[in-house]
Amino acid sequence: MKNVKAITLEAGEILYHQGDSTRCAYIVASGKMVLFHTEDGVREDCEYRGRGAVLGGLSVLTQKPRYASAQALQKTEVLRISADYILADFDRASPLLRACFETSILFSARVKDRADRPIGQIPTTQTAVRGADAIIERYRLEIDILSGIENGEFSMVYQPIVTMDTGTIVGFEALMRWLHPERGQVPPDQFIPVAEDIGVIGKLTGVALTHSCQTLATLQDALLIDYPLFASVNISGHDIARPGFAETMAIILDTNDITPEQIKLEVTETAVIPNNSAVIDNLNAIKLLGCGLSIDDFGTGYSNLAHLKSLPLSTLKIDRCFAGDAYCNTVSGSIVSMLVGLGAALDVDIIAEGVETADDVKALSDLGCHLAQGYYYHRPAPKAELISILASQSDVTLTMRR
Ligand code: G
Ligand code: G
Ligand code: MN
Repeated sequence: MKNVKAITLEAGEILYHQGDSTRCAYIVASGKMVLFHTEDGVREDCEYRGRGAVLGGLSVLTQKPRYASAQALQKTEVLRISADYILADFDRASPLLRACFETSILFSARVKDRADRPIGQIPTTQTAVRGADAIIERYRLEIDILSGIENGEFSMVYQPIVTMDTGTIVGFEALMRWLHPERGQVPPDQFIPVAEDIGVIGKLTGVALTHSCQTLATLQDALLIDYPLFASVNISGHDIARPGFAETMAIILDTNDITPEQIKLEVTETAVIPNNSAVIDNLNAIKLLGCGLSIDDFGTGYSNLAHLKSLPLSTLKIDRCFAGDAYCNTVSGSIVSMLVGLGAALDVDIIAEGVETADDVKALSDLGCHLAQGYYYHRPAPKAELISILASQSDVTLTMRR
């Protein structure tokens, strides 16, 4: 069956009969129809439907036979729309909207069947709405994220970023962890998108920035390192698009006595597309403040090189899908080498992500990378462990002051 088909009816012509299939619905394009119901051979007209009205929608949604027939009262044109076409749209609707709709549809269909039911018997909704488990889980997750923020369940781990020749730690990427009392560890890929949807990502970004600044401050004080480490903090496109984000960040830096140069904001390519004035204002303010801007997973988005030129960039991070197989895949090798060249042209640092083996190190060094991050060097670690790692690298005695 075609998805859409035009049908012209003469006056008096019947479009479908009660009890017909459920494989399509119709929209009236012109003319006038009447819906009628036949019981014990007696016809009862129920409703007129003119241009723009839908016929047979209920039977498509409930997948039950039609309870009325439709007849043209004059020359009428209808467009027949296949059930698959309608249901595909329905599947794209938000889960809760779908659930509301399905429940109401099933309810109204049952009300129509009420006559068949013995008096006094209350039916149970016979089936859960489609995707009920996912819907329930999704809304539970929202509740848990909100209480998790209240209860301080979000924390940070830090993965060192090193120079490839000596392994010296020059900074670290801050990565968020969520330990929920019952769920256990929940990965960021699961909670970040939901936090974005419900508008609380700013609070999580606040946690990430505050913890990272405090960690930098502790390291500076405790290790008396004579070069400034940087913290690369992942932020969301929603942060960059929120008016006043840069100002809030400046306050967090100031409160913790951290110079802006020590913070790199790690964003994806799509997050910095200047599609509204807040993005542009924030990028300008970040540049003015002096924070670094690092593009995460570089090469996996839709890199707009013309736009890249205009950004106040300090770093490109080569995604691990290239860095991780550059030693054995000549295409990945070429991409890495191209990105190294691009880094030099833009005068920004290049960091190879996901370095796991000595083969990776050799290949990436040969291709001109100087900075790297990955399990080969260090896994993401809590603050205390990061301090020990740095302490073991440093000749300076560890004197904790904060
Ligand atoms: O640490 P892990 O590999 O599970 O991180 C998975 C993804 O989650 C990464 O792509 C990372 O960018 C993102 N992520 C981790 N921590 C944060 C955070 O604090 N804020 C945001 N916005 N994203 C994060
Ligand atoms: O997308 P983003 O770059 O923010 O993701 C960083 C994530 O990559 C971190 O959560 C970290 O756990 C993970 N990661 C760090 N080093 C390695 C590595 O060497 N191999 C793999 N597979 N993942 C890594
Ligand atoms: Mn990152």
